[in-house]
Amino acid sequence: MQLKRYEAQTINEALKKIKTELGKEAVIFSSKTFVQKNRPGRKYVEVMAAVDRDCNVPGDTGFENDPANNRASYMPIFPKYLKNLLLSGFNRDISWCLIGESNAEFNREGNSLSYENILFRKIADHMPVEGPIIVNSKKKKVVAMIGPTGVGKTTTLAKIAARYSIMPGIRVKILTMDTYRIAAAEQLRIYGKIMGIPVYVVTCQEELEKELRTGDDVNLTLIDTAGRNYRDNDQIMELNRWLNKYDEIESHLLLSATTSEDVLRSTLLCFNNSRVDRVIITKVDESVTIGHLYNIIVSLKNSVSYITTGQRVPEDIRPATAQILSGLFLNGFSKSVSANS
Ligand SMILES: Nc1nc2c(ncn2[C@@H]2O[C@H](COP(=O)(O)OP(=O)(O)OP(=O)(O)O)[C@@H](O)[C@H]2O)c(=O)[nH]1
Ligand SMILES: [Mg+2]
Repeated sequence: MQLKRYEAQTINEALKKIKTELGKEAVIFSSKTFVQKNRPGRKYVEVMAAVDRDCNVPGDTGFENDPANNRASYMPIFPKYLKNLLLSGFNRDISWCLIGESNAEFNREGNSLSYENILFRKIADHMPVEGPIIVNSKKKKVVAMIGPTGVGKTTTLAKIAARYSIMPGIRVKILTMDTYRIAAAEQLRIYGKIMGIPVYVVTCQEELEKELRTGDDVNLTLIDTAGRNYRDNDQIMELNRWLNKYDEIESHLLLSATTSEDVLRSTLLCFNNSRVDRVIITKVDESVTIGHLYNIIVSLKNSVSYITTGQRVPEDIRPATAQILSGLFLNGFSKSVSANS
């Protein structure tokens, strides 16, 4: 599916351009009239048109070319859904691909599924999810929470610690490397005391090494780190150094759903200089629309492990599944996750 924006003085002029470039099969998706900024009184029209050609999403190879290759497959049979996707923050290319693929399947002979059901599955199909941290009693698992400031690293770590600490045969310990803020270690000590989990502050590489190599019977070590400013290269490099030194550490990058798509992309670019193994999406309860996250997630190399849905420890966290995420993207937080709480 190829979607293009055209500008012209009149709608007829725009249609002529579209016909020449995209051909007679082009579908008009929307048209709007604007007043020219530098020439008050003069108007121009903007027309969005699409044609069923290539369905590649930038940065993503997961979307198929439209298999049905007939007119019904690209006609926006259900403009309501297309509009909803766009209003939820899904970008135009991705929205059109999802609608194109859903239309094709909906029109396929013998289909008995509702359109919504098909769209739900299409959204889920493209999502890399891996689910919760796997801990077993035989091997030591070490997980670090990394990410920008204030995204919920410490709170999420406490939620995960609480969940695993009550599992039979699993022993948990917490290390904090956040020595920038005095209150940070104290915040974790309080959680640790309530949950009966030991908390250690590590101030240097030697102390980290000692804690990782000690012969205790802990199965899950959770490491809290200080928030990194994604624009501060030194901070990112420092994180990089110790993450690369310890292969056994599985790093989970936390991204807040309340962050704009541009900032999320920059954050990912910077943190990908470090080793990122999984992604946790936080604060979905605070975000009005989350389609912008989908645009990011479908192009990720890393899969999503958890989503967090509020401030309560340990309640407000869910292991990520394609179904939960798809429901979230399609129906928003209040109708999906919170309804199933
Ligand atoms: N609404 C909502 N708030 C959250 C969620 N997770 C964390 N918070 C809140 O976000 C704020 C920051 O959380 P922290 O866990 O301290 O974040 P952090 O990433 O450790 O912050 P720094 O260590 O300063 O970088 C706190 O007020 C948390 O209660 C969530 O899923 N939803
Ligand atoms: Mg913190």
